[in-house]
Amino acid sequence: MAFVVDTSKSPYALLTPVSLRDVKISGFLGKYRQRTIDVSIPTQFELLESTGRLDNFRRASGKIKKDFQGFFFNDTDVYKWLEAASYVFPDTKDRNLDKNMKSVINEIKDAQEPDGYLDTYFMFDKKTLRWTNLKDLHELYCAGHLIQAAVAHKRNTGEENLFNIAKKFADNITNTFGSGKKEGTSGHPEIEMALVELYRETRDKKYLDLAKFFLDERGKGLVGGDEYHIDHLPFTKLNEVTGHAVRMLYLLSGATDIYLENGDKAIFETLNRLWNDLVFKKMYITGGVGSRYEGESIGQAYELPNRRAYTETCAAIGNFMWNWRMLLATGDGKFADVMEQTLYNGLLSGISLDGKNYFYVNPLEDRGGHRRQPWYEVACCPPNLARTLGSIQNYIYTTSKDGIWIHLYEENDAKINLSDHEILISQKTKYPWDGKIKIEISAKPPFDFTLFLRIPGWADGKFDVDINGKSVEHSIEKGYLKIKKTWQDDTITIEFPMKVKRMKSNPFVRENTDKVTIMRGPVVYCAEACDNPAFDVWNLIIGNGKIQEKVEDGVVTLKGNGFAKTSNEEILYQEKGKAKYTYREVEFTLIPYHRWANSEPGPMAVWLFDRKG
Ligand code: FUB
Ligand code: ZN
Repeated sequence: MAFVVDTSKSPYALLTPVSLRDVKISGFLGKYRQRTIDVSIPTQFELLESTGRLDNFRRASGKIKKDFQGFFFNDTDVYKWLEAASYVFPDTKDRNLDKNMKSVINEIKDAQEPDGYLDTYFMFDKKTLRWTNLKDLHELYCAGHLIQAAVAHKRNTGEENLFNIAKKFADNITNTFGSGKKEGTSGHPEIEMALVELYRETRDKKYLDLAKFFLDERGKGLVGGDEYHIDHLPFTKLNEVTGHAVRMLYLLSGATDIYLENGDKAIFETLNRLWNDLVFKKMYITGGVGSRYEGESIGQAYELPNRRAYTETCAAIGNFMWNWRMLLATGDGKFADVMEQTLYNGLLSGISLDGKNYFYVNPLEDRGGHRRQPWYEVACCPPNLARTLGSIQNYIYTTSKDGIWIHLYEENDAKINLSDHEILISQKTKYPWDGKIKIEISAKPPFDFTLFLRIPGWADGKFDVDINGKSVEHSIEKGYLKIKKTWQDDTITIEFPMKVKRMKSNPFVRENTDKVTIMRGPVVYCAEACDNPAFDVWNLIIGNGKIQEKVEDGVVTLKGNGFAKTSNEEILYQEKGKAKYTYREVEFTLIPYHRWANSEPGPMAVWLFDRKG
């Protein structure tokens, strides 16, 4: 089955995803996926070629004589691209994509050593460095991305060539590392998730054991002994999320995968402890993670600067991946809430509306200089977005032994297998712009099961629901509305109030003192200069007046009246009382944060002044 994360046989998973191939999306997320197919995947392929990432494989196989190009982990961009291509190819059957995938796989195959080793950096003069610097040189990180790409390729195309290459390398790694063999773990987590997925695909326990071995090797000082490499403490002794944001979130994802298979209580308690630390003290309202440029790191509790927010796109993706795994383990809607918050804000902000440009860093405030780029020297984010958006339909539904769960709302048609019954579900909705969702369910023959509908946390428990126009008996548990009945041909209409909300920060986020930001449903808004040319958005006071919604090109923008505060710009500090501020009434426009920097450059702010003063 074409799962990204296959928990169908995981003993500690409550939920199993629905095959990618069985859900067709055509709404808000569907447009992003289509752009990934039409624009991002083809343009990224050209960049893999023009930046020498594919040449590194040709060099390794001896086809060309050139220096290695770029960073030692550049192979991962190729692997993530292949993973993205694998998710979308069965829908497109595009001949060019097929040709490109095949040629990339060919280059990878030819670069593999007879013993299975495969990393284009560690060739020729660098061969002696193999497995000598797990702390810095990302060998296991690269291997992890190869394995993930290969599993995705097999599950989505049915072909095994890339899978056999990855398995051969994984076997080389299992022969090298483990108890009684070489010790160590990866300075950059990723291999853990990959090995668990390989175990799920092969049922060969040695891969799961090795993933657990790598987790247990942390805290022994084998890779630096510091927070950056998450080696300062054993995993189950961690009390805080710290260090490099992407590394931490990938490790948490891998550790959750391990828990899903072995049910280790200490791991699960650690995951929950760290989730509370992240979500209540260290996560941006956009779902972004990573407060510091220094070490691309998470920072301390409530350290959430807006202009200097790092919030790497890969960290938002890591947050999304981790919460998905926690949701699969528990069926608790609080994890789906964070997924949704991250997806519609700090994750989608990573890509431009034309699908060609990407943010690496996603600030919540800017003077106009921060723009998306087509590629980066460290290009982890663009193909990470491609693989996430290429498989985004994966995150809408799951099944459990009791029934079908809907986690995300999006226009789609799905075919879901529940206890060998085929259930057809379609959603008609303009979500996230409109809170109304019409869900049609068809079960032939009629079938008894529970439908679990997510009640997003932001709805504050408010919604209207009916089945076939009549009110329904339901109960709510852990953020899901449960409807148990014999389903046949039924239509559910559920509506959440898309209320414009002024959001405040915890007072310890001192930078946001006297500021609010606006959320409407799951979407965070910001003020950007191009929509507000009459004043500087950094000086906007939005006050408590009415905010009107306006639909422009199907997107809800917000308009209201506030004040622009100005002072003598020449003076940095003045005694209170002597400071002369002027307040000018202005009309303001707010746009969804994920859409900013798609127009003329200029200042932008997510957190806006609440009142005069
Ligand atoms: O080191 C590999 C990738 O590059 C990380 O995941 C990103 O944070 C960037 O440092
Ligand atoms: Zn990145």
